[in-house]
Amino acid sequence: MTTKLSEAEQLKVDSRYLRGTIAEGLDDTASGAISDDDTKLTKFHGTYMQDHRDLRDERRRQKLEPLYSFMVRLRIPGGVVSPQQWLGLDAIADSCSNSTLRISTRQTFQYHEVLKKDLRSLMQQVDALGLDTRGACGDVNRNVISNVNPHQSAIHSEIHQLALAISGRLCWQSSSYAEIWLGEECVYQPGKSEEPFYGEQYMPRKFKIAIAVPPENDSDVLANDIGLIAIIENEKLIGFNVAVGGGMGLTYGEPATYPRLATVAGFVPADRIVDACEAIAAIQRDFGDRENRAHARFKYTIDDHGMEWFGEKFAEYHGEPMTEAKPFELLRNGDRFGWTESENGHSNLTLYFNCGRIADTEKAKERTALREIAKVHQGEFRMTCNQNLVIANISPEQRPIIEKLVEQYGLDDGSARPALRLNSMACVALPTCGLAMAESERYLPTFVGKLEQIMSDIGLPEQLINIRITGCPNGCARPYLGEIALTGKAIGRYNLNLGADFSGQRMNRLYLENVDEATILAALQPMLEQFAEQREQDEHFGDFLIRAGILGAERTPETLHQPLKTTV
Ligand code: SRM
Ligand code: SF4
Repeated sequence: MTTKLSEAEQLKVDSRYLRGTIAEGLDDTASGAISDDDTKLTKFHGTYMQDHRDLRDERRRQKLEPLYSFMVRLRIPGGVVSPQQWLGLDAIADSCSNSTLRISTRQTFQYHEVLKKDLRSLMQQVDALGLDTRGACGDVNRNVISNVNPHQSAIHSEIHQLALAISGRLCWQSSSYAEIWLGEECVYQPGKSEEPFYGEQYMPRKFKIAIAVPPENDSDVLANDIGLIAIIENEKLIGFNVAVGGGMGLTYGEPATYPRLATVAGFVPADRIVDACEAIAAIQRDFGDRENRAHARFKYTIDDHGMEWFGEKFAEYHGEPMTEAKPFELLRNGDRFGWTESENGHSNLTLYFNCGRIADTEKAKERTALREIAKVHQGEFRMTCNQNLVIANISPEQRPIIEKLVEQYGLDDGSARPALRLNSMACVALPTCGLAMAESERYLPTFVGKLEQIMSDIGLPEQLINIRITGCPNGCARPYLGEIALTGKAIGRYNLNLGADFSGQRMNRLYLENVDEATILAALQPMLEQFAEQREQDEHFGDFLIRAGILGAERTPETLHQPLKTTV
């Protein structure tokens, strides 16, 4: 008996390895849009069709089609680019996009507002830089992220090579990419497989891998389908504890959907970790739910079958079981700002950017500054998983030159980035994200500014608090790992989530549901005052909320959708 495939699965099968009619749609100049099916397929190629939501009503009034444009996301495993690549990527922001570079929460760049007519040119320029957008979105393995770890240069370089190797192993292969974007001849032959790993159905859903190097957890390693925690002994990388089944997304009011932290399954030596990732991805490829996309992430496969089942399947797919996990300690999931020294005598400068949006504005010429730095820099640039940037591997001779440029353009200006802002993150949301229910990136400076005032009034202006905002419950800024987190409900209204730890190992709890800014601040003010009076040395706000009994235990499937309070 043959079972009927779901619409999403059938689309993949019928797409002839992701070709669909994308090329024809791009050639059609009558509309700025492409078809719905091609929109789904272009995701695998790293691009989404969007429309400018601020302009929707006006365009409707004028009887015009929505202002369609495309978001393009790059695949940059480990987030490392050379100065030459930086200059090329910067130029694309003007020639094809909205003149901004946006660092994402997965350590790569996004371009926004790219018109259909410019898409091929953009992809070709990216290709000329030795980069691509393959699998940056879609039902495949996404950008492999890793700790930026600038101070341990040798370990970082090894970890970066592994991020590249894992990404390369799980990158989709079809020639459709070269044909559609780079003008190569069509080589499709019915019946001939172009995807040795994925086959014609690819993954049931997106799949994500992250690497952390303890004590840093800047990659929020447990929020991923596979989280690799590096184990270093005698300054050598010996392997990884492997955690499985992490993910952040949920749908409001649907108790069957939930964020989940990955569970540590065991240890795999470094020389077998790429194979292990492939084996785990293959388990999800073969057992993930292909009927219900809301239940198709690996976290549900793991919960449906259990960890014991996973261990057995892993041994079968990998050829040997994992050994017992090794002890590790994760201390923080934010970035470490300012200058750090590497073991090789070179320096690194980690800079804060508001939600990763790098732009030239009246207040700051960030893009110009980084362009000038890229012209003289001989090391590399590393995007962090918290939307910030490291100018890495600066030689002692180069350091004064870079320092001068940083100062000239005010890039490291402390007053522009008070303490609270440093550990804040917001997803893109409006105006480009089609799923946004509320503002996020555009709202973060206002919200954090108000909290900064409270922190200053209570005498804690230097306190770091992990703050996350998203425009909907999908979790793109990993909000369930925020000590304070807002998830959008409607314009101007958010769920307030509180009490994650400072290291990405405990999720927060839903405290208030569907409330406005005034209510949120009214709820936070007394808690922050109490924190100022009663906190223990080095205690973080999230931990304090739990110790002081202000919050109950961590969110569980039972408590997940119920707010702790209904009024302030
Ligand atoms: Fe995300 C969908 C932006 C990281 C969970 N995400 C989207 C889309 C593409 C909206 C859409 O489907 O139409 C957003 C595009 C907005 C725009 O205009 O640019 C979007 N996600 C982002 C980025 C750019 C947020 C940011 O501000 O940096 C991040 C890009 C990462 C990258 O470079 O690959 C981004 N998204 C994440 C993360 C965080 C992470 O991976 O560490 C998550 C939570 C982790 C996870 O996957 O579980 C995340 N995004 C989602 C989901 C919910 C998935 C789920 O399992 O329920 C969606 C919606 C979906 O897939 O249906 C989504
Ligand atoms: Fe869009 Fe929601 Fe992701 Fe924010 S969290 S970018 S609003 S999908």
